[in-house]
Amino acid sequence: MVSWGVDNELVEEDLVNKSSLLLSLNPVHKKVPVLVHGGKPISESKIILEYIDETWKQRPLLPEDPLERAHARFWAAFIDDKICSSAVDGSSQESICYEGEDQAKAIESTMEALELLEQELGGKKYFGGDKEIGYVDMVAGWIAYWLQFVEEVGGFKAMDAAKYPCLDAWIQNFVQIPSVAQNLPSPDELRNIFCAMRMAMQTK
Ligand SMILES: N[C@@H](CCC(=O)N[C@@H](CS)C(=O)NCC(=O)O)C(=O)O
Repeated sequence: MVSWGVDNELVEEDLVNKSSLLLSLNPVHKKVPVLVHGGKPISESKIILEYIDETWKQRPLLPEDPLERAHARFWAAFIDDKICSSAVDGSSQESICYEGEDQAKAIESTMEALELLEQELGGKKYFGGDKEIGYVDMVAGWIAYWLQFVEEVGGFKAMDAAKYPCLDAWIQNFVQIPSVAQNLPSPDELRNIFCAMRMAMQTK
């Protein structure tokens, strides 16, 4: 497969029965994604994106200016900590895969985070400007597609198009980008993964 002008091979992982390959590539967190380049593994999404940015310079993901880079890293960390992790990370008592009071607290904090993102995005087409997607959009991509299936499986709604119109417009733009649209997992695949994660968290 060629993405962003770079040859690559996608190896899918069964997260319920993790392969010995994954365990050997990411023995610390035992999670996907892992990028293997030149036989060496690199783990953690944001670190992988930064590695890609620094290695294949033909299509920068982060801005050149140090202040703008810091700003992009700030929002990527914010999205990861406040939205992606609290939604699916079973180690967080606020996981929105839980029920009752824990779930209500997590939905509230997710919505507060979405409101802050709405303000950060403002009228821009993408987080880094109007031209093309970059680092922050890629980290936020989880909100554009995956979140709706976490909501469906968890039986709640946090992403409200009427409350967050700029984010909603960003989602519509993001999922239509051909390289994004062609690589999205199927809805059923995600439903199955989140159902399995929810069950695993509830029996912990
Ligand atoms: N902080 C990590 C989180 C990665 C992560 O949560 N991966 C999930 C799939 S989206 C996973 O491998 N889950 C398996 C598990 O938690 O055992 C990153 O950004 O790469």
